[in-house]
Amino acid sequence: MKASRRMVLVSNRLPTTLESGPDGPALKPSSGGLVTAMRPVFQTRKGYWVGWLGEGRQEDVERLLEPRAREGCELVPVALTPSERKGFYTGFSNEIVWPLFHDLQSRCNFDPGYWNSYTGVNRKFAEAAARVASADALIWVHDYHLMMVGECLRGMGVQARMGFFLHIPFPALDIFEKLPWRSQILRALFQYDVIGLQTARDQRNFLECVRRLLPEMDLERVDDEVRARMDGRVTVIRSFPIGIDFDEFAHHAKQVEVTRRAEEIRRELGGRKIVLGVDRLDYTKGVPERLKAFQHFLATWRNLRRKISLVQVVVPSRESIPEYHDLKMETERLISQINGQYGDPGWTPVHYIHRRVERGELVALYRAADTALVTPLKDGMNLVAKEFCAAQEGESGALILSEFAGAAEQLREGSILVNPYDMRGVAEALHAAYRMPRTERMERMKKLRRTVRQANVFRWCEDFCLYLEGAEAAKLRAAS
Ligand code: ADQ
Repeated sequence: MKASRRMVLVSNRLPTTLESGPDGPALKPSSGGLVTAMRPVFQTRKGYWVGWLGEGRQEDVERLLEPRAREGCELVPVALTPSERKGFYTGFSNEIVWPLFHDLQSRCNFDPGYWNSYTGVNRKFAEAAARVASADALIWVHDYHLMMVGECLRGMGVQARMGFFLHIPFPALDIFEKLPWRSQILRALFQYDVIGLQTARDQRNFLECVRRLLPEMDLERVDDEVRARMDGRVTVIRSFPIGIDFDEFAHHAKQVEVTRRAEEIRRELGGRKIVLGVDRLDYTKGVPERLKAFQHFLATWRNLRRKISLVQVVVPSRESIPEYHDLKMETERLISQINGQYGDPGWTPVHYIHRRVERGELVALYRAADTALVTPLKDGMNLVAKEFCAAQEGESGALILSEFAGAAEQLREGSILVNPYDMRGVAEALHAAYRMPRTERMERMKKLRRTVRQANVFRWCEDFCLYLEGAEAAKLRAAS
């Protein structure tokens, strides 16, 4: 890629969030999969990152961002009023699109007032991007919060190449059809030159919706990409499964302090087998369902009680939404029920950590764990599954993975796939992982690590950028 073409990345959140601390406002790392994935990418290229920084005064924002502007990637904050945040973020994005695209339509609140706020805020993001984008810039818009940004940019006369990547699943036609603004959104997406989805499943669903809702679109499949033509514009639709910075995780996992901390965790848990869950506290991640499966496991295999503990780490998320508060209550109720029912003075069945943990501690937990239990009800990809594999320095951990996580498409071979709604099935998978001979676990983990290493986040970014740069770059790649 030509170094001169600056990237303008647009996402709901910037990689840092303004928070008030004991010494006044400070920048803290933002949480979530998108930021985790994009942070290493932006350390290697120049450009602008447009997004929301959190609530704060303009002078604090400018003072705190100024030193970063000198580091190559300039952060461009978009200021939002509380009512915009409510309608656009809490409302349209997280009470409509998020549950619907995860097949949980009964959780949707199709409040008609949210739409104006969504389009208005998308326009604000587009204006901020247009201010910094040169004519040959590459504009890369991320995720479901900002589906209309491309259309707004074209409306402002921006001709630069533009791509959109959806980090969450794209639902099947019979679910997408329920969205009252389905045609506006689908049509707007075709203002981008590239539409990137996580998996082949999402690409299939997306195309089915296009065939049904935009029948005038001319679709042509060329290998794994589909070219869509309408009104003289060609848009490429392709899956780009997101990865992680494998080397960074693997390297971190080998550090003496991490090794020591992993041993300490094992000791603290009495040398028992450790099953690990790590999630943003979100109803799509299937935490209560997982706890019930663990409860079922303890009820079924009485002889394994005291020999195993579940460590469930959750990072607080979207706490302003009542449903997320209810989920926290439900999770804590189930944990205390299990611990009350089965625990004794020398054994706690479920250890619960409800906070963001530092990278070193997270990697130590991944290393200490014998089994990762990654059971989302539906997930675009799921980076935790990949991070666990990358941190398996001894290559002997087992991965139990939901078949509804995007990651299951790549990690089928090597993991134990489960239906997260099937409590008995998940309990049986836990039992199978417990009993699995070390040689088999190592063989499986070797395969998993190979896949995660190859399909890493830099490869993902490079692939997407080749398409974003245009047909020529994509052709060059195909020929190489
Ligand atoms: P998320 O829904 O946020 O991402 P995920 O892919 O699992 O989900 O990423 C979560 C990230 O947060 C991981 O990097 C994990 O390490 C980190 N994390 C979780 N709990 C933590 C804790 N307690 N402390 C510190 N860190 C924690 C969205 C989509 C996913 C998609 C990603 C990237 O929903 O499907 O994989 O974007 O595209």
